[in-house]
Amino acid sequence: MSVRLESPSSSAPVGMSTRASSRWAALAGVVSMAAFLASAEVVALVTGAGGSPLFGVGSAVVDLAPRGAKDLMVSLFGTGDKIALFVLMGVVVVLVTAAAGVGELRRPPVGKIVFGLGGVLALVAVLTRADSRSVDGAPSAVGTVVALLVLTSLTRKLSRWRATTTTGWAAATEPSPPLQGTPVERRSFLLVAGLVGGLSVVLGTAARAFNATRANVAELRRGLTLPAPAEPAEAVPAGASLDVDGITPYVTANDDFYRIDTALQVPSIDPADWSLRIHGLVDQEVLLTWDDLLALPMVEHHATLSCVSNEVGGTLIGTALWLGHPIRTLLARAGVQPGADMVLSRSIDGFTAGTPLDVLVDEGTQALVAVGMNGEPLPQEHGFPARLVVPGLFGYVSATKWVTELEVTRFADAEGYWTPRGWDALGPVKLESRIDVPLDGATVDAGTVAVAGVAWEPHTGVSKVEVQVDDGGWAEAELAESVSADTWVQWVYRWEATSGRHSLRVRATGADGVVQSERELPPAPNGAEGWDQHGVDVR
Ligand SMILES: Nc1nc2c(c(=O)[nH]1)N[C@H]1C(S)=C(S)[C@@H](COP(=O)(O)O)O[C@H]1N2
Ligand SMILES: [Mo]
Repeated sequence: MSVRLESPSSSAPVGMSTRASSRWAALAGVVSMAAFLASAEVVALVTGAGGSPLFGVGSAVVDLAPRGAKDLMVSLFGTGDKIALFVLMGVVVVLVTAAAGVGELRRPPVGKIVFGLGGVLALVAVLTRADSRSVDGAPSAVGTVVALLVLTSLTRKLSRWRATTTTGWAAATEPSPPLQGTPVERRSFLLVAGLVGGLSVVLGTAARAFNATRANVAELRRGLTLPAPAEPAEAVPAGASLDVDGITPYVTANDDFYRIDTALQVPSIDPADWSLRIHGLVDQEVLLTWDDLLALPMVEHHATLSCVSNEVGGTLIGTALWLGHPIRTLLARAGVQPGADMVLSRSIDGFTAGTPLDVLVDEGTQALVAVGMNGEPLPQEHGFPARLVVPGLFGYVSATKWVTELEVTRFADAEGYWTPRGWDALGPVKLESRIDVPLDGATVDAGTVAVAGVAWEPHTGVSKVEVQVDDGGWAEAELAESVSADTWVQWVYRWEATSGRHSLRVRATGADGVVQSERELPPAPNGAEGWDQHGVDVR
């Protein structure tokens, strides 16, 4: 846009013509729009690329464009129809926001109304996308507020500038001093417009570029088909799921799976750029690309994953059907040298986990480089495209997400991310049990009440669960089935509840015969211990 300002120092009578002020007002509108887009992209860095209004509105327009318009675009621009569409949209948006800027100067609050409506439209476009989440509304909402603030501020500055030049004109019949206030007001408008516009272009472009990569990876993930397993999963017996309202499902849906990591930004990895390097105390380094990995025979295996930070009764645990290739065959291919006792796995984001080598090479342990979770590629926040899953070990010593390296080494020479931060180097999952229902503090009717939950000691298995009411004896609960010792197991105890206030406790016994101890321990340094307890009112 070429806009020229009448020189305030000219000796001719000067004032800001309607034309000039319109141009500056149009610029204010366009700068506000740039601020909207840029701040929205920056917010989308945190809330997820799917919330970008640029992307959302673009997709909505593509979806809503009438057939004829699409055909016309294709016939006019061929395969470049999407780019042409974006250019066209850009032109429309610049014209509308420029007009809104002029409207705001001449007939406030016309501009604010236009921006407000635009913001609502963006919000609707983003939130009506098939896979949108409510946080995806945040970028458009924040962007709209920022745009309104910028528009208000620039319009105010422009009005002042116009006022001073007008006075200047009135005063110009007096030879001196001409237009004293003008340079200040003018500078203030131009400075803010330039600063906001420049920052918007720089920050907005950078954030957009980053969000585009992420959206692209999400798209790639959606389009991916994983190979069928050479060794299919154990069939989940019908008896694995008890018919109890509110009990934790045997298999955790991906959307409900707990998430723990140190990543401020979920890494976006294009599988084509991914590789896994196995090195360290090995006979020969192995480098696997994504295609190499997918060409290997895949195993499907149910395993319960849990976090060492889980409190007694906590929810940082879940069970999924993992699809992957056994780590042990990859280590065998590299040839582990004598003296090694640990594999330090490293994530693209720098996180590391130190896993005992003997667990990884054990024939009876399905330790996987996993690529699938419950029948789909790993969700990005759970490690796409590849992560480790080791039954029986806490996540912090085994379950490296976005894994790119396995270094065969020794506990004496290396340590995982959490070890120097106060957590044990070894992290076997402890025997635990949890009451799901009735909820702690619930009121239930007298009569038969299903007291139920889950119990776990992955890789060892659970042989018995018992419930204690108040200070009574321990009564054995009914145990559901499980596909293997690597998963948790549901349990239920049908309690004949009598009115009054009662306390319920649960304890499990491992398949090795060890009973869950009464002692209470906090999560650090190697996992919480204690009996889960719920208080209930029976009426
Ligand atoms: N890259 C990376 N992988 C990681 C972590 C991490 O911080 N970064 N945290 C670990 C921890 S502590 C746990 S409990 C599990 C959690 O896996 P989830 O988020 O898929 O449930 O991931 C493990 N893998
Ligand atoms: Mo964890």
